[in-house]
Amino acid sequence: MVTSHDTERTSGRGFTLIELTIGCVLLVSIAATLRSTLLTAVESTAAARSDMGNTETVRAILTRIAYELRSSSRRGEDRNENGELDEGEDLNGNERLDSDWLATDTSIRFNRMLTDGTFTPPLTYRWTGDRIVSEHMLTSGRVIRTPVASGITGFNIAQIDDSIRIRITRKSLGRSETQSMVIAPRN
Ligand SMILES: [Ca+2]
Ligand SMILES: [Ca+2]
Repeated sequence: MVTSHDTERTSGRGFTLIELTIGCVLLVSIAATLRSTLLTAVESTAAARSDMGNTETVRAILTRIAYELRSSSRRGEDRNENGELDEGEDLNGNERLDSDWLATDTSIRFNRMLTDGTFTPPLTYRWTGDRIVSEHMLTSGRVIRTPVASGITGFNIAQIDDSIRIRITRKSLGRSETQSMVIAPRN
């Protein structure tokens, strides 16, 4: 015969298997929700950082090209603009006429004027594949090719009056960043 005293003892001896199972399911469910929330927060933070990184990268590329283009010259060493190397025009002594201005839709080539008034051999920025590369001719005539940026999905050069507009689009982790800059060459 079961007394009320026995019933109290039975319920106080611990959890039943069903209660334990429900508890475990609840715990697992709460843990899964927490994990999902944390993962979403981490992914959002990573995406935000990536966006900032991409924005800064595109700005850095534009700033670099703009810095060099501001000291460029359309005429270069060709003072009399006849397209030939005449006496007194080879200011940097490399036996070539450094007058290499050429802007296309996807590249720009120019000579920079240095502080001593001489011009550098041609410097080119070109969009090729998903990269922007620089091609820098040394005084010896050797050309050094250097990747400047990867992930480039757009590099557009446009001449607007006396200025050059450069527009760059770069994709990083599925997100695109486009920036442009209008630069006035030295002359
Ligand atoms: Ca000339
Ligand atoms: Ca020269």
